[in-house]
Formats: sequence, structure tokens, C-alpha cells
Amino acid sequence: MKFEVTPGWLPFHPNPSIPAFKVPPGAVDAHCHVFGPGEEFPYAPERKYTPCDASKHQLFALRDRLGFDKNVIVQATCHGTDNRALVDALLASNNRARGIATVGRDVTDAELQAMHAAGVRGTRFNFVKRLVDFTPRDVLTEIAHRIAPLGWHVVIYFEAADLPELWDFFTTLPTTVVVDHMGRPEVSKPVDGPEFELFVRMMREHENIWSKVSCPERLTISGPPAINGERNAYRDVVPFARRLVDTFPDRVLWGTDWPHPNLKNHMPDDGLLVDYVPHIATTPELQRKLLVDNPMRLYWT
Ligand code: 0GY
Repeated sequence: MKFEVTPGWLPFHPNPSIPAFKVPPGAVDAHCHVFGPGEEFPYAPERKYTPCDASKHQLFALRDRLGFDKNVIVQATCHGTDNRALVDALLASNNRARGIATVGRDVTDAELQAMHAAGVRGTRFNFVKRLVDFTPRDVLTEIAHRIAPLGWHVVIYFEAADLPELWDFFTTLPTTVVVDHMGRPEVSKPVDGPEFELFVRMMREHENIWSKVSCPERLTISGPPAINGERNAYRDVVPFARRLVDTFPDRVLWGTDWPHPNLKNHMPDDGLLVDYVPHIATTPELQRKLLVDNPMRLYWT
């Protein structure tokens, strides 16, 4: 089936630079996606955008180019609850990828078992209104209790302004909970201001809550470096990510977010994104925890 890409859609970087920062051996890109290809794995009828195709082969080539060893592939909303493209990528990865699926309450135990066998280790609940329609909390709670016995966790995606309203739901989930992109703070606000403080408090008070310190390219206001060749990018996001890495070194993950859905202003050079890592994880020990130990503990044990 042929799909028309959403007008204005930015394609992923055709030729990312080789990072100056060498990631430690065994590093995991813990947040990335595959899109289609639509002809093989059609996009979901209820999707809010139609991306450009981004295949497993392209993802694995990027992994190798950037020096990573493994991927955690996250089901994107454009595929809804049809996890076939994800499962196909996991099965082709030679045990070098794990997955986060999206499931509805109608998912069967046999389907969950098959996804587990393929490498799925969690389910994603998305609260970003431009991406998904509302799902009642009791349905999500039911799903969380269904997946908990498999040892799976819940990945949550929301925007900082919605945290007060979602707090009770998040803090009573029965599994490990991984937050996408630091709960999308507004980085024009102070890193020690009430908005981000609430997020830090949630992690401090609830030791089952982890955060991806990913997506500076999505959160930045200052943008990528203005001067060509400058590799210290996305500086306005650094204090937020660094605070989480320093405070919760054993509960942070990092990922590229390739192929970067829904970016409006610029498409990052993935090599430059990797060079952001030593600015937020400032010692070899913190880098190893962020890129190797933490994702391995969560996804490969
Ligand atoms: C991301 C962010 C976005 C999209 C999705 O599943 C998705 O469609 O997660 C976004 O638009 O902010 O992590 O990929």
C-alpha cells in the first residue's frame, strides 16, 4: 500500500557524521524507531502523521556507524497497536535489539508471549495529545497488570505541564516505569524551578521510575550549533539531562530517537547527538552506566 508522507515532514539525516565521542563497548541506543516500510508494514488508520519509511536495515546501519552495539526499538504511534514492523526488526537483529510495544486491552496472552519471545520487554503509554487519542486510565491500569508478570515495564510519554494531573497514575503503576525525554521539560524555565523540581521529586520518591535523558533536539530552544563544525550542540538542554544523570546515575537511559518523527525546524546529525552524551554524563563511569549497564540490566537480563 502506498502512503503519502505528511506535508513538511523532515527526512532523517542522509549522512550522519562519525561522532568524536567513542561510546563504550556494548553501548545501547535505548530509544529509536522503525517506520514501515509502509508497503510491507502499513501505517495504522488512526495515526496522526505519516512518516517517511525508516527500515530496520537503515536503523542497524546507523547503529554500526555511530559505534553502538544494540538498540531498544520503541513502537511509534504511526503504527498504533500493530507491532509487526517492530517484531520483524527484533527478530532480524540477532538478539541485538529489544522492543517496547503498544498493546490494547484486547491483546491475548499468546500474543504477549510471542512478543516476549521476539524481544519485547515493555509497553508504551502515550499522553501527548497531538499523537494519540485518549485512553481511559482504567484500561491502561489493566494493561499494566497484564504485562507485569512477564517482567515487562511501562514507558510513558507526556509533557511537563501534564505531570501534576498524571502524578497519581504514574506513581501507582505496578512495574518499573521509564519516562521518555525527561518528561519534556520546558528548557526556558530554570532547571531548579518548580516544573522540573516536580519531575526530580517523582524520581526521588519512586525508585521504580527511570528517565531517558534523550531528545535535546526536540527540547532545545537554542537549537543545534550555529557555527558549522561546532560539536557542542543543544547546550540549553544540558543542565536538565546532567542533573538527572548526576542524581540518578543508575536509572537513566539514552537514545538517538532516530528517525526523529515530527521535528519541525531542523533534523539532527545523529553523530552530533552522540557528541552531546559526554556533556550530560561527564565521567567514564557515568557514561558506562548510561549507555551500557542500565540498559543491559533493564533489557538483557
Ligand atoms: C518520539 C517522539 C515523538 C513521536 C512519537 O510514537 C510517536 O509517534 O514518540 C514526538 O512526536 O514527539 O519519541 O519519537
